Amino acid sequence: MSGHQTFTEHIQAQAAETPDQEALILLTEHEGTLRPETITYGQLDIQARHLAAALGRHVRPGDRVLIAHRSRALFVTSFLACLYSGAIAVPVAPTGGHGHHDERFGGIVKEAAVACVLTSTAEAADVSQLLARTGHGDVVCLPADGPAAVAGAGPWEPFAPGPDTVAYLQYTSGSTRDPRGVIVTHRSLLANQRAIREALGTRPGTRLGGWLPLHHDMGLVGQLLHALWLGGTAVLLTPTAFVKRPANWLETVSRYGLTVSAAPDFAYEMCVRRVNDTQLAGLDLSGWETAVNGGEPIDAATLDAFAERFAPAGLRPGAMAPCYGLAEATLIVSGTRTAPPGRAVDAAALEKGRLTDPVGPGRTVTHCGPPASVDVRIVDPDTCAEVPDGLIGEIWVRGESVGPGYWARPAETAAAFDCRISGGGSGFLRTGDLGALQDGLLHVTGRLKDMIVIAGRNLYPQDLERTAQQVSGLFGAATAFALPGVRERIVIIQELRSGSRYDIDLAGLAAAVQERISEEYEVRTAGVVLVRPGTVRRTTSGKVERAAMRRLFLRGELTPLHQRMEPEVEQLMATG
Ligand code: 1ZZ
Repeated sequence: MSGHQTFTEHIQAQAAETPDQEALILLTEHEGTLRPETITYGQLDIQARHLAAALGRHVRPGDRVLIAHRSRALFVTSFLACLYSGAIAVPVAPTGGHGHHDERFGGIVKEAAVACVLTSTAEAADVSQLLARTGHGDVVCLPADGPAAVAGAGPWEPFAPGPDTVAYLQYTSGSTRDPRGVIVTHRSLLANQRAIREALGTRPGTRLGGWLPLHHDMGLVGQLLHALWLGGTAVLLTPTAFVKRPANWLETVSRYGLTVSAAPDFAYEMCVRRVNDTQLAGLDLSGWETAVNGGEPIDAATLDAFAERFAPAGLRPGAMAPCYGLAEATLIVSGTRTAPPGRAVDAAALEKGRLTDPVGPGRTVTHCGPPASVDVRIVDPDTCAEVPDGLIGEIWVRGESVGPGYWARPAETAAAFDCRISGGGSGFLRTGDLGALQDGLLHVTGRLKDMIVIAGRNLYPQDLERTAQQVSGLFGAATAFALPGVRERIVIIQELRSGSRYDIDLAGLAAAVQERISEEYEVRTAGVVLVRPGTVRRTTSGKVERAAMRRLFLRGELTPLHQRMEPEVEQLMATG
């Protein structure tokens, strides 16, 4: 497990040592059951070599290759084929469906100057059309299961990367129009694999798996690559199989004896609500050592509710493991392998930026363990000075897990990845997240950046604003933000254009905004507020001031022409 300088060497050595060992068990829904398909290390290795040979006819080492697959087997072979041929893999969500997906796909092809897209025979026509539609008809589209890729492409020329060779680009950052690819080198990937092991106590016998999508950092680094790095088996079901029937996930943990499985908080909450007593009775969760909870704010109440609901299935007390991380640090930044007891802190002091025992009304917070082999500091975002223990500031991170920056974006890279603490060290990553260290434990308390996280998915206000504006020709500027709280709720403030009449069907327009957002992004908008022209505040440089708009909204200081609001949002406004 150690000694190799690159993931490529590591996986090739694993395949040579244990070719018959199962690398993947892929579960596919079939007539109400989950059917397993097994792939060994030896099979993965040979398929990756064939595909690397085919790829070598179209791209050179260092070229970017987009991986867009519905098939998980093809995703894994394509990812390895990129490593084997020295091409830089760019995993993205499978294509098709919503307009913003296609736009994002086109945006990434352009931003990363992609030379080739690896797809499947079944999806090749759609992908080629999509490439043509987005103005990238010259990009090669290669089916990873096509005859040339499966065998007979000629000899594979092995590529020997070094530790600082780029392994892949992780596009979880940035809006549709401004995609930012985090560069992950072999060095940062291996450092993060070791960090996961140290934080969570994983070992060669660990049985890992789950339903997380493979193009997202948590599914790729934490679920798939960590299992392969340990030389174990990744047991994978699809996100759809989970959402359709959450019991599928827990039954997989139970049936395959998974010892580690990860998901964002919403998934645990969903299991509490949607796994019924009959399903519960069939589960044995006694082997589940580490139920990783990360990727979005962690609700102490979810940890308790999940532990209580699944204790009869043998779930160990404290199995839940809160973790924090981000793509810019490859994946994990901090984690703990047992659920800490929720801690009550003073709500008023928390708002002022301090973690203290309650004197007035309390709020329960949960920490995400100590830093996982990285240097974490809490820094005042305005002065860049480090703040003392127990005070809230921006989370800054430094260490081998943090790669060199964003692909082809020197300005954004310098601003985020090369930050200096006033009177202290340099080379820190600014995470844009807020938190405090206390007794060496990281508490994530909020977010400075505008990004919205819902069900573990990162949404960018700019995208939601643009979609809202497109609903009607009467619409001008818009602003979107999340309301604070564990479950983030989206609010959209939409201006009417100057000169508009207000005696129109405003309720219909607000409903149309909610509907369009739900169609495009599969999320619910908790509030749509239609306002007069000029209401949306901007900085002198023309940037929408989302935090200021959120404050005005929560204080009830906007004068709406019409608003469509969920009761819980009205409640939040009433309390302040
Ligand atoms: P992404 C063996 N955020 O979400 C399995 N965590 O990256 C090991 N906010 O770049 C798995 N509280 O998409 C280890 N706890 O978004 C998994 O998400 C470790 O705003 C967790 O900046 C890795 C999550 C990776 C991820 C990052 C953003 C962050 C932050 C938010 C993530 C959070 C959290 C609150 C947490």
